[in-house]
Amino acid sequence: MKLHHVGVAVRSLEEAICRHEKMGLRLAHREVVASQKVEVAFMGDGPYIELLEPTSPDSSVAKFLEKRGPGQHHLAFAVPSIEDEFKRQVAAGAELLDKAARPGAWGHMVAFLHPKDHGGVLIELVEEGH
Ligand code: CMX
Repeated sequence: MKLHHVGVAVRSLEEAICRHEKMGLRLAHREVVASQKVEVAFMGDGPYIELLEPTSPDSSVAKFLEKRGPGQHHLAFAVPSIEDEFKRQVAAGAELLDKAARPGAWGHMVAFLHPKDHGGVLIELVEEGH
């Protein structure tokens, strides 16, 4: 598995994009992921920083911001096949938060693993190229 991106929850995407550009990271991709109620911006050239701003107060990321404030939200790893990785994770005793891969940003398929098995860190699996 290779690190694909670090997800960071932010209150203002505009402000966070400017801050990362000043730091020297270019904006690689920006998109509203309506199904997950977030607008995201990928910064850098990979592994990326994925900035996440909620688009609705009932979004998971809005709840995260309310509870914990801005900061690291998840780590995402690129895998060749989410279905195969599911089997490997289940065999290793990990709990899945998704029953099947679902569409994420940038045309990728994504799925999440429960943070309790990963030191409290939410893990995302990314299957690129869809
Ligand atoms: N970091 C650490 N722990 C977290 C967490 C986070 N970011 N988000 C949730 N958790 C914890 C919860 O506290 C909960 O713990 P308990 O079971 O002990 O109560 C557990 O993980 C499950 O969380 P939940 O919100 O109850 O689970 P759901 O099935 O409702 O949600 C989840 C699944 C976490 C994936 C979803 O809420 C979420 O965060 N979605 C955002 C997805 C996202 O980042 N999308 C961006 C676009 C995708 C892309 O990158 O392409």
